[in-house]
Amino acid sequence: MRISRVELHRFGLPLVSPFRSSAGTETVRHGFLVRVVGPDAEGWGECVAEGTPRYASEYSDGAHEVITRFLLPLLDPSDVRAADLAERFAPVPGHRMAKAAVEAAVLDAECRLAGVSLAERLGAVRTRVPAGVAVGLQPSLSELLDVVGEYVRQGYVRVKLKIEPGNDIEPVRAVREHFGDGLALQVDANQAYSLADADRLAALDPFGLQLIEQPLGEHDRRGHARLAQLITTPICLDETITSAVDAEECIAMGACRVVNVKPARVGGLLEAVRIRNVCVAAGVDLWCGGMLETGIGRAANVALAALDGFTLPGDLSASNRYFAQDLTEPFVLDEGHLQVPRGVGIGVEPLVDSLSKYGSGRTVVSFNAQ
Ligand code: NPG
Repeated sequence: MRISRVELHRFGLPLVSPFRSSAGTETVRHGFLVRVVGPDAEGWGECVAEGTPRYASEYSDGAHEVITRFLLPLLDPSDVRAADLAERFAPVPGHRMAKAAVEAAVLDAECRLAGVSLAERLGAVRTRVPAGVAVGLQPSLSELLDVVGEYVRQGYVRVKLKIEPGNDIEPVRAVREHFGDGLALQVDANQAYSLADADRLAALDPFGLQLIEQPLGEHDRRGHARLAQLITTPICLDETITSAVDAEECIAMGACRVVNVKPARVGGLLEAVRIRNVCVAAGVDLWCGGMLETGIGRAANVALAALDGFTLPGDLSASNRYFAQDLTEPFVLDEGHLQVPRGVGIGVEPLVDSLSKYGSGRTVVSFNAQ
């Protein structure tokens, strides 16, 4: 595909309620969209790096600079292919969220050019995906029960609670006792524990959790493998897994029994599919994580989660769980599921009104005609 310019559209979208995890509190989703424009097609992707480096080392302004200064100059604008991007971008180590955003936009454009949906291109087998919801740390147990109760009432098929040391056993107990054993429940620690907390984490075992996500530091693979011998709740890795090779190694060493894949964390949708292949081959449960995406990033995640091998509900919620107004037509909950967009490419586009209301600047990188 030929491309003539790439636009980066910054936005700041207020969240309907603050999202607090052990890594910090988010009240506005700051990010930017990438638009790849060529004579024959165009496509959109979302960069999900946060405003500040808290969940990961990447952050939005940094990713913006990496894309404009270092990644785009590596492209040959007369011949851009999503499948080649990982190799093209290899001279720049890391910066996976920045790379994923460009890849997503190129994939969208390629699919639009070919007249297929992203879901078809990735090999999806489902037309809708089960919707899970992530609940941030709450100020009190009664507020936690209210928030969870509202999501259960809306039909979410699984609930994930953020936990941190000292704010873990009681909230899990309260939710389990209030909503019963039928509620699919999991917890996410965002690396807040150490192996010395194994007893505390083992105290979660009786509550029948689907999994505990990323209890230890992202580099502590051996610690996770050791912890897996000390607790019965399955360990799921998130931050630790940045590639298919990581997934293979962590599974082989017993560091996880479940994988959360976020395309942005692993450098793009194509690497996410490779991780899916590793998990299928190993018989390991897999689900698609979320990073408070707008409709642009969500559409791509929903397409990915529609592949066979995504065995558990993802952090894929309706737009109104995050935003009063999304950047696209909203994703809505349909009997606890989100529909996989059927249109070509990611199947959605930013609404001009939303982008002008929440947009905060545009950068254009033009390529000379060849
Ligand atoms: O539904 O998009 C969602 C949020 C799911 O908890 C969620 N994401 O640690 O996985 C995480 C967390 C996150 C949010 C991470 C924003 C990074 C940025």
